[in-house]
Amino acid sequence: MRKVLGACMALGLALGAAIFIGLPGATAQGGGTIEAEVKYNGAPQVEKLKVNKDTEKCGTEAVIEKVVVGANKGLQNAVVSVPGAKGGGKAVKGVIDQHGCKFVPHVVAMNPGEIEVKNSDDILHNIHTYSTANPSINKAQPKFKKVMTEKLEKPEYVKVTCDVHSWMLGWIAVTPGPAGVTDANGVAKIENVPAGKQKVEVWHETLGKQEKEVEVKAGQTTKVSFEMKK
Ligand SMILES: [Cu+2]
Repeated sequence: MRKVLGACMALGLALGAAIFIGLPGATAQGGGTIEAEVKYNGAPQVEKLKVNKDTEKCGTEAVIEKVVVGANKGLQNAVVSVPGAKGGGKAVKGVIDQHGCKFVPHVVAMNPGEIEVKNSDDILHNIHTYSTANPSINKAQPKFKKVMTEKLEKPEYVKVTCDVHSWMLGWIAVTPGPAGVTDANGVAKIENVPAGKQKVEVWHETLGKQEKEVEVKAGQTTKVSFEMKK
């Protein structure tokens, strides 16, 4: 009898542990998902420049993605964030690479903290940020320095350039809450947003900012759409 009881208890403990372990990921603290669709009715703006420096790595033409519009007028490279949901979702760490004399990705979203700046080109780059809330960064990144870790502690949309290659341009969105960047279809999905009324902010480097309020429901996807204007 004692043996059976023991086995039952062990089974009960194991089940309890499994349920407990299963909980956090499965319910995401009662959060929901926001799926934002960002559209732009205007023409795309992609500039091409002749390049004659470090051409073995940079090529002979630089493509500058100012306004990238895909199928169904979807606007790429827009940052969608939920600024009021601090601590919601997983902390997003910033990573940006200098590859082919371009910042990849062109726009990156991160939570305040560290950003990894990579140089995978094997030539000298320089990271130069333009910001007001954060101290600006202006550092050479020689080819042997494959990764530099920098800090951006305050929410802000930070412009980043390279003084070695004048056409290089990127953006780092430092957002207090969960965030994402729209894909080629103009869609960004943000998961684990706390349930309740939330303000959704959309920002684009040349088309500015818009915001809307949505009601996030636990375990559900709330869709919201934006149309950016010139
Ligand atoms: Cu460079």
